[in-house]
Amino acid sequence: MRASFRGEGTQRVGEPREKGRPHRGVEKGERAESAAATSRFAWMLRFLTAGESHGRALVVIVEGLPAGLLVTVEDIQRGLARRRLGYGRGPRMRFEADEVTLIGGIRHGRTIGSPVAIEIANTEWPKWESEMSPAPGLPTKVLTQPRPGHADLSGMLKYGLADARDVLERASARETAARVAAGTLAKLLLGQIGVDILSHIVQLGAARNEGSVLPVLSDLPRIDESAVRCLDPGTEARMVAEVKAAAKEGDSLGGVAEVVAYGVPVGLGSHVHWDRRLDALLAQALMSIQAIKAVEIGEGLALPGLRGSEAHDAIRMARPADSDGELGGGYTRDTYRAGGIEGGMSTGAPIVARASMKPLATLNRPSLGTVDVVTKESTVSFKERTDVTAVPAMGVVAETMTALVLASEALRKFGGDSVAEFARNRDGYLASLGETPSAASSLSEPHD
Ligand code: EPS
Repeated sequence: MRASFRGEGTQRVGEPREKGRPHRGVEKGERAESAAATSRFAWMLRFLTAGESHGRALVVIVEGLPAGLLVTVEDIQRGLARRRLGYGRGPRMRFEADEVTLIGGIRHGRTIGSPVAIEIANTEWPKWESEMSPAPGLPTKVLTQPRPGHADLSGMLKYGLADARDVLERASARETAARVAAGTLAKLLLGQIGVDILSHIVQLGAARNEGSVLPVLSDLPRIDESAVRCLDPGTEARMVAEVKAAAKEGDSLGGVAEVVAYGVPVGLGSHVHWDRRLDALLAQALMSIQAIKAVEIGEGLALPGLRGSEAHDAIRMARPADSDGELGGGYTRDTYRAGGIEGGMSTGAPIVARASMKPLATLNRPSLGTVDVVTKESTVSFKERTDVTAVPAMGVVAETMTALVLASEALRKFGGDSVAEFARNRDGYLASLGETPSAASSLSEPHD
């Protein structure tokens, strides 16, 4: 029989049915739907946020968490408090309380397998209630001078909106509070299989930490105590000076956060499809953070300038004295140029990614040229309260997005409807690779 591609599996009206073949009329819509279902990559841990920066609250729904994960309001509040840190934040961070309410999915302090819903109330809602009311009505002030570099103009044109506030309220990085709440759950889950994630700031404005030593988990309290979440005191002082100078001029600053994930076992992600590659998933997740313009995995920016003979991490057998933060099936590396990912899969080495944030588009002293969308006259943008920099907070958000990707991929690899099943499957996988039981148990937090 001749091979047929176009229209294969369908049957023309009036054509005789092939003998022995079950009759199955395939409707156009059904075909399209099944094609989409097979080609669409699905996150195993899904989350969706809603809410505007000055609305009543932010909400997040997290779907796919196994039952039995211990979670308290305080866990989420601690995550949110870390995101409010950082020298250079605006006045809002001093009074914003991030009041958390657990709406669903958690009972008596543990997940029950159903979607987890979290609400984070906005402290200033009473002040904004009339401007942001969902009831029919009109705003008192319409913003018509879009900020260059922000979502304002493209969003107004795309959605047919006359007021930039309709765009900026959702484009605002306030939304990252909801992500951090979701990421706290992902981190707690990863903790059950010995994965720990930290971040630190390696550049703020022109001040750059040239050191190449990766911080370890025990450095995290010191990083969080630093005004700019930077481990090196000399660089920290230069970063603070940069923020002071920019603040004085009503200007803003960008920078770079580095995220490190320890204890990730070999084999998360896959080489078999473009949308299953772990580095691609991380790049998308980090790039989705407001104002991020570049993502680097490992030494991705330096590698093009090296020869192949110098650019890769040589493989050797692990020795008992090697770090137990690596889970590479008995193999290890002495360098980390690949950032712990080869062929779209984790290698068992620490995962290292960097996110570069542009200077915030909102300036305390607006000076960039724009056009008033009503008068079409040249002007400068409207004035909106803002931060000098949000880079230190962005590091915490980058940890969050990394945690959500790794938790989703760990759930894909190990599955499990309960945390105990998830952790057991991970331990079984490591045992099958010949990982020493001590590495598995010393990294695992106690779990039910
Ligand atoms: C933001 C502007 C500032 C930031 C805000 C993000 O808010 P406001 O305009 O209310 O002063 O503080 O960040 C947060 C509220 C937050 O929680 O991170 C912006 O325009 O993106």
